[in-house]
Amino acid sequence: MNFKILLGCALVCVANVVMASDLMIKDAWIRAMPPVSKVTGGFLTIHNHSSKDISLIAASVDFSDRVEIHEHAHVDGMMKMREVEGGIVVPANGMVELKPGGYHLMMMDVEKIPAEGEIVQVEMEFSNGETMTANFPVKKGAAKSEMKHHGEHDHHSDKHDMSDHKHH
Ligand SMILES: [Cu+2]
Repeated sequence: MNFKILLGCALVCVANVVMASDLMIKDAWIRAMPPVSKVTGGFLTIHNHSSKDISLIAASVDFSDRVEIHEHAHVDGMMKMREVEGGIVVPANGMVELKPGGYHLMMMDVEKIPAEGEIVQVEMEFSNGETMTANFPVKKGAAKSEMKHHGEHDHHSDKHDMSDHKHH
């Protein structure tokens, strides 16, 4: 009977909407690394629209079997990376930012590092039992003024067809 199918769908759809509204992921990206690199980092902002704290407890990708949740912390005057015990808490009605120099997802033992411009899917597990998959574009870090245009100009114009520059 069609009725049963419709009812089942309605229940599932409503449940999905309620769960998905609690968490929102923004500004996700993966750091582009040299092809020989065995590690890279993932960054994002997680918003929690519920009235309960929810923790990000695990993440997985298809290019690494070992994704750890890390933080940078000052330990005895040294900047160190360490695994975050119990995951990263996204406070109720608040948000948490994973960014360079702070919390990050660390992909270890990478066989083939994703190239700049690719979009990779990251699956994330939360303490409320929710799982979310988000698209993370691969790009260079957000560091400013990395472009060095001092000194000589490169002459890459050998292939220019001068007929493109006719004056009318
Ligand atoms: Cu790390």
